[in-house]
Amino acid sequence: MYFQPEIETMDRDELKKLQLERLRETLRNAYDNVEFFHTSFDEAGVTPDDLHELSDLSKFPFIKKQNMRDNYPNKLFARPLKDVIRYHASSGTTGQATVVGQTKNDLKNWGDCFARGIAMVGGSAESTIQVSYGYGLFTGGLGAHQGGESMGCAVVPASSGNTKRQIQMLKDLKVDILCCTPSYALHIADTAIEMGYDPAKDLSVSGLILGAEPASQNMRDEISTKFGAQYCDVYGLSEVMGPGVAMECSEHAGLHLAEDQFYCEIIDPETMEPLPDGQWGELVITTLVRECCPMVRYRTRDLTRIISEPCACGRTHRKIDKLIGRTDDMLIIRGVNVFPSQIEQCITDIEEIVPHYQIILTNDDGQGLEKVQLDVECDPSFRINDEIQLSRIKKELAAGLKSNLQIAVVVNIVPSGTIQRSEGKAKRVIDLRKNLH
Ligand code: DLL
Repeated sequence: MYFQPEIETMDRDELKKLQLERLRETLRNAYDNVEFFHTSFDEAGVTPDDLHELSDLSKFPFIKKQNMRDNYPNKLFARPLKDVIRYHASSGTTGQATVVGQTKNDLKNWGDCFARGIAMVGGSAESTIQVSYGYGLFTGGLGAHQGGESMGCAVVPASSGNTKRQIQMLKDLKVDILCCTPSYALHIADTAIEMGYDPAKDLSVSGLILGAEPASQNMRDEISTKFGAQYCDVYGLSEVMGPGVAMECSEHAGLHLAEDQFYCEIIDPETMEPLPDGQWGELVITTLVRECCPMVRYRTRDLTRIISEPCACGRTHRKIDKLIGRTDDMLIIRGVNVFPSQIEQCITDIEEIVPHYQIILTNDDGQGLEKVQLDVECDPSFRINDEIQLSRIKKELAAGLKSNLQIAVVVNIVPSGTIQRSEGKAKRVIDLRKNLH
């Protein structure tokens, strides 16, 4: 039933022992081979020998994205370049990119992690897996690819874009597992419908491994219904590996962390103190087996909570809840904290509109008052010139947003196909506010 039962269903005490052993090795690798960690540990007055139990990790300092930028491109590498066999980088749209290097073992470990998720959606060496994440410096494409090869699947390296050809491949090669972002999965399904197919009947997709961006529960339901397939949410980030840090099993009650490869904590982002399991906060990740770029207490900025209750699937690795967003994605609108995924949840509550949307923020009314406009598409079957229905839907959505999020939103229903489709991570927010700080 499982891809790696000896690891994934390991007795928890054994697992903790393994984590402690690996954590010691990681601290040693970081301290001895990376100047940044040596200095930051020294400044905090700790050495790897101060780790006696797992909870001692809280004495060690954090590493943040800015530290990675400051050490661009390879000053955080703990291995000589001759051992590096691949680079990846984060997009760097909001600043200097961060680069990571991978050794042969790093890639093998990564492939194993992702392959566990392939097993979670019922995949095996018999499966054909189409990777429609972008290939390149982004970790989505090659990460999923590596997972498919580790499992022994036939991999279709489609990359993103050229959606009609994607559908042709899905159909002709009888692909059973599709990997891409949720927004792209929806676009693929809708395009297949426009081409006259019913994706649930005319395609053979039975598993979807979707991640790299948040998706509301309704959006997930819509995608899995359209494909008639099991949804597996996959989480990861280039700084600590890529897709596969945590993956969702068929119980749909959280994403199992690969706890043999990562030690995870949740901290209060304000006080930076660790929080008990079950409480929402920022995920902090320490790698346990990474050779080239060990990360000690990497602050992900991602908001979730740890679910430690045993899972009915039998896996013993703890889970994280579906991510609600990132601390830096959180919009503060007239003092209210709002995540785009919460707006999406309200949108998908209404039948006549679809989750193709954009949130536009402005404050140029002369008084600096913030205005939130939500452009959202109606379902292709809806008659947009039916003024009475249109105004009912607008009112309904605005009321839903007001009661759930306490913000007033100007709703603008736009014709089907108006909002630009995403082939990777969707751009949901256009922030045109001036002089915010
Ligand atoms: O997005 C890696 C990835 C590729 C994950 C494909 C899953 C599938 P980055 O570009 O470095 O790496 O972006 C990482 O994306 O910190 C989260 O904020 C967000 N993210 C990733 N997975 C999820 C998810 C890849 N399942 C950042 N749900 C992370 C919500 C996600 N957000």
